[in-house]
Amino acid sequence: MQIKFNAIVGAAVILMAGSAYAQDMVVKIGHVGPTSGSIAHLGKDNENGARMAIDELNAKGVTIGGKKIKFELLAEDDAGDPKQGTAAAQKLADAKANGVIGHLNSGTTIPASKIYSDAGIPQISPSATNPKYTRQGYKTAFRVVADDVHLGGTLGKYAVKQLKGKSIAVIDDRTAYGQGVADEFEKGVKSAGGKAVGREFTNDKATDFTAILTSLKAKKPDIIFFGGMDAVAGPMLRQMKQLGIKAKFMGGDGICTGELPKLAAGTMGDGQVVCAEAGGVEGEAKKGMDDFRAKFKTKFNTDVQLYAPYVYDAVNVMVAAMVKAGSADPAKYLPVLAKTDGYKGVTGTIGFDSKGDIKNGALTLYTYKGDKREQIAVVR
Ligand code: ABU
Repeated sequence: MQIKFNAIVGAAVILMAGSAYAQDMVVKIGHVGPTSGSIAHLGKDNENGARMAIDELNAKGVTIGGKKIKFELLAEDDAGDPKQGTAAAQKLADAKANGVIGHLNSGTTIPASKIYSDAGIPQISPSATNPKYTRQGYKTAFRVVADDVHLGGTLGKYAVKQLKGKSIAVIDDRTAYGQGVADEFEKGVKSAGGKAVGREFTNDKATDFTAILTSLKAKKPDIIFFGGMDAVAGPMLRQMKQLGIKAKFMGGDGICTGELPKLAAGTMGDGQVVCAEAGGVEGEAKKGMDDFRAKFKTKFNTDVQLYAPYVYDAVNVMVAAMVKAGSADPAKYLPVLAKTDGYKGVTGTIGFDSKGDIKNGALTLYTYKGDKREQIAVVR
């Protein structure tokens, strides 16, 4: 008799739990990055940042407008390719994603932003730094990192003033990011009274740089700046060493990754590479970032490459706006998201200006010693 009673109670508990679960409202957060191709390590880093935020939100339990929410991550791969980027964006729009975090590359983020704008879906890029992204007039476009005007310009001035570069050469990969950041770097060099002695270009899939490096070698550069990603910068550093080019090597956030020393196969001299992440924290805020990195390592058994913490913050900023608006309906929470100000994330304080750019964005300058990235300074 007792056994029968227990079975009935057990079944009732299961049914009740099932019905509570069925009443949870599902909120779909899209994430897009290149999880295949030469910078898949960066795409996965970003995607893991989103996964970590979503898992924590689901574990904590979030209520929006009186409804318990189950967040679902819709993870898409754009391979860093503009066409695949717009296809992924259309897929997320068709799936009625409540919001999108991404894409990683400027070359995919910019064309995708039109699709999200047309569909009224808020988009926060955690890493696309080309200024055009937030200058198209789309009310749905936000970014939580500094842009290439800030990034390239600061590095250009740093090359002249701090590194005392007298003969600076520039290479870019002809992508929206690489060409843009290299142009801003050159402007920064000129504004600081320096001179670019040569400009060459390659592409984001190239592996042989002998011709352009040989041509630049003749100009005896003391600094070579590369606008592009680490997957190209690594082999370029190897070939610089083979050609006996001892110049310092600078780059933006695209090369400023944990993977660069491995990609350069041990050919980087200590202090030879100077790069900048388009964000950063200083003082007391450092603890939040350090704790995030430790939690990330425990969860995924790998170190943060570059922008995972920014993705994590982007998800949380978006969800905070939904909670405040009492709705995950994009039309309702978008105006609240746009007014985000003073949000304390692991990457620092986040607020958006009228274009959707982060207010008072920071940059962190790094160099490498051995295979470790070492911070030089946080600048604003
Ligand atoms: N910001 C560097 C990597 C992403 C991009 O802007 O293309």
